[in-house]
Amino acid sequence: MIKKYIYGSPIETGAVVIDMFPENGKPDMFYEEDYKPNCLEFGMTDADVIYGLGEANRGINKRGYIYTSFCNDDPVHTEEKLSLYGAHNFILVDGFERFGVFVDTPSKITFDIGFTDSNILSIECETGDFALYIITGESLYDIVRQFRGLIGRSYIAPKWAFGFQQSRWGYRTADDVRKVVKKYRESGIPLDAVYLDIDYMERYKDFTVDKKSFPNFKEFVAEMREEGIHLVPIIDAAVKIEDGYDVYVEGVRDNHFCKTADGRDFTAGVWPGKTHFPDFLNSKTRKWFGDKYKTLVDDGIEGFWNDMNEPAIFYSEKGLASALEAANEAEGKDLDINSFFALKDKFTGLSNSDKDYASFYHNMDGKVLCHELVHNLYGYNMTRAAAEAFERFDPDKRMLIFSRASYIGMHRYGGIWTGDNQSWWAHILMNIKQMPSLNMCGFLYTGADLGGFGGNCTRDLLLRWLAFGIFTPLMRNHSALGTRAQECYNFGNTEDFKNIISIRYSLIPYIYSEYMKAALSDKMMFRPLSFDYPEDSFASSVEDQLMFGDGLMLTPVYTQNARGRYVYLPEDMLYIKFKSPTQRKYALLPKGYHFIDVALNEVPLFMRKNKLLPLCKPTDRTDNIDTSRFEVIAYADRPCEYVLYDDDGYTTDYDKPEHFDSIAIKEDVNGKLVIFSNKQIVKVSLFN
Ligand code: MIG
Repeated sequence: MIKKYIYGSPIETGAVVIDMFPENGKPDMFYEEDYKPNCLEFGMTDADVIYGLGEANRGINKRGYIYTSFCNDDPVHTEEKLSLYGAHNFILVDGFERFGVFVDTPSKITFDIGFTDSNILSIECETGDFALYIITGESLYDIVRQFRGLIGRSYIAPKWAFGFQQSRWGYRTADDVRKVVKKYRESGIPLDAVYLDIDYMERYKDFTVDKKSFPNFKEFVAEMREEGIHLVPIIDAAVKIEDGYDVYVEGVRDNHFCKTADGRDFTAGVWPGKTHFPDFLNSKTRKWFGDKYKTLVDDGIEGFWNDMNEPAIFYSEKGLASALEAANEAEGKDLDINSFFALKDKFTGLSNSDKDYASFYHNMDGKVLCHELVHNLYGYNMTRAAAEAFERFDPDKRMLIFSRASYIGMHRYGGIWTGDNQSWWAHILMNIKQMPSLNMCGFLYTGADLGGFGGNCTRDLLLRWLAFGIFTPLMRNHSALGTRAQECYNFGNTEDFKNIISIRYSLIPYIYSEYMKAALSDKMMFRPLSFDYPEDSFASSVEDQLMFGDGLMLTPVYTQNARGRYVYLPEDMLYIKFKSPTQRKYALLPKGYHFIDVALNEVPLFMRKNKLLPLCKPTDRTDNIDTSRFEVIAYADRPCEYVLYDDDGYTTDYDKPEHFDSIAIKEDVNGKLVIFSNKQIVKVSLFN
């Protein structure tokens, strides 16, 4: 059951798609005497576990720390950080009472989950203007599914976007890209896409392609498609100020940019130098900006990533002027420690400053609003602009689109990647923990920069990370300019990489099926163990294993030099160790703790009873996947079924019944368990 409450006059975010009549008064959940609308408070018993918050930092159980929803471009995701790129204000309380809470507001809000006082959960919303949804249900999963119904169907990516993708900030020319593709193809490591980072543009201008580095772009896009490769260019939020640049000229002429208090176009420095910020909260601006993607779409581009849309601001004109003034004043002076650091802070504090966010304005279809009040809607609406444009260009065709910044609601328009992580072992674990929380908030097409964005990756780190990444819908290796080359062919013997990534390709029909079913019926592909085993008192403290899809469990290795890891089995399970896509080791393991040894080129997977896993023949690109023939692994002692979803991967007719197929274990006339399917089943490994 969902109850809605309204406080003050909340700004419409578009997160919720179901019209609900608000209840009056306060929800009985929040019974504190000093209850006030800008701070919701309630007590937690020692046993309470708190889930949610999507992309937020730290554990699957959010308890014990404080989290601020304020989309933030921070490339160093250490434990003390309060906000990352997304603002996902949904939490799930499991304990004495069980309920979900969604606080719908585009402004800054803080979840203090037992940080200040270990038994108090408080949600602070400075403005006091918000819509509150309290969701109760029979299980955690039931509450999530009701919530997902409230916020609407998740974005669906084209099938090729489930292939392996290679990215790096620093591919400067068409030849750089050709080289990457050639090396992948030569080494037999499957690949479906190569990303174009800011380097492809002309002076970092959105919707331009540098003609010197990419002569005849359209032909190049086609040439890559011939190789089975999609090129995915980046689009940044801010628009370069440059005479004669059409996006800048039209934006100024037609008032598409955010304004200062005195009505001038707000100016700040980002990649290209001085820029203006499109007012994505305005529907006319969304249409205008969205239409700009057409030039690249006409060149054959079928996917984009939207970056810097928190929005990231390196410096504002005002901020820089005041820092320079302080520097001038300091010149020739004998600076003591305090004045030196004050001066230094003037410069280090220039980027993404609250002061700047409070200094420009949106015109939200007639309503003028200061940016700080609607900050969390910016990246969301940039991505919405793109998605709505793609629908106008061709309503029957899916495009790949994902964003860095997001808010709940954006999950209907695109996916997200989890931003600038580092080549740290800790960030594999962070990737693992973010996946179920993101799924709770509707973000299904998502993944981390595999291998880590910042820092220097090592062979073992990349292999272990890929062995988890083969399960995430967005499977992309991406790294920053200046770091060690991170493409899979740069770490000596490529066979291990080929092996791990080929396992992904044999799993794509399954992963794609699970993705589609999750999107079409508001399910989570990745779940904490406690969702599937609510009666198991150990399950909620397991944060390094995940339930995946229909009856699988992931137990990734995420520590340096480990030969394997301990796993917790909440029940008897089938252990499948992939040595290669076609070679596996099986073991039936009883409920409890086990040590499993996992080599760098292997992938561990567990299967619940009465479940099936179809596998296809691995290929080097999604174009070549054959979904008419399968090998099946089954762990069954009674009839059971797997629902396989398949379609052309492009069209938007998702719901057609002919996309659903069945692979079943049934009893034959003699009572023997046999496989049934209208697919060709080339091999069955049945365990019971
Ligand atoms: O300020 O475009 O998160 O993926 O490679 C850095 C360059 C801007 C940040 C993105 C990252 C991308 C990088 N961008």
